[in-house]
Amino acid sequence: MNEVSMHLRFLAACAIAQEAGQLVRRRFLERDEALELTFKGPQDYLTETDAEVEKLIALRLSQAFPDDGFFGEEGGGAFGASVWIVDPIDGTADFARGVAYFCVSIAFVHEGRTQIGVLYDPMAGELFAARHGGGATLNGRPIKVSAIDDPRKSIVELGWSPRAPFDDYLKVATRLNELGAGVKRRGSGALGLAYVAAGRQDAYCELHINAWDAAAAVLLIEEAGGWTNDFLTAQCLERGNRVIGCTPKLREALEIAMHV
Ligand code: LIP
Repeated sequence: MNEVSMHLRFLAACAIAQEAGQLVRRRFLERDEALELTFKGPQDYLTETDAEVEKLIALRLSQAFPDDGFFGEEGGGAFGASVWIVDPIDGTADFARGVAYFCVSIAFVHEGRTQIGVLYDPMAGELFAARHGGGATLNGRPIKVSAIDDPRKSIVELGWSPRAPFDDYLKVATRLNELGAGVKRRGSGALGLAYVAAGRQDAYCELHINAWDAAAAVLLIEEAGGWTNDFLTAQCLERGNRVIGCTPKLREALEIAMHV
């Protein structure tokens, strides 16, 4: 794929993420708090907005790039040589419960490599964007991971969902605390990884996360000078994977802590 084609996709992803994010914001602000909560599974929320936003993103991408593949968290799809991987709302639990911590995540994977990663947090008005080999930005300004080299000075977010054994999560959390890390857990793996890229925290780890949650944000960390595990393996697209994204000096300690 030539540079012009790739850059047009990057610009489109940035515009579409912001359009979709504004729809998410409107639905969040107008939501009916009395509305009954619905679930796809244990602690896995489902909202009408997830599907509505994914349909908007799929429409825009098919209009612009009709030959590209599409795979979304809600509607699925097919993985081809060129495929968009989309999470319409990462942080759905918080969105559903009225907590303003979520984002739209759009990744473009070409020949097995993430070439474009874009996240938009509509409540904070923050657009995180990266192209492979082109650096990472926040609202157009370059970002880079922190320089923290000591776990005792670090902030590490450890995500969890019932997709991973709770005992394993506890083992990793215990090890991180024993290292002296400040351990956090929020509700959006995408934003947690993006915050590593922006230097707001020093690592994001999760024993299992889906490709659509993390693919875009993993590229952000790579392009912001951080280290990540080999996340987007062939199996990851279908089954997800563990993820470690961090400032480089913490890599060894985190790989050991995450070994379960
Ligand atoms: C979420 C992830 C998070 C994980 C949650 C959930 P969603 O994605 O970003 O890392 O721990 O279980 O999968 O469901 O909000 O798109």
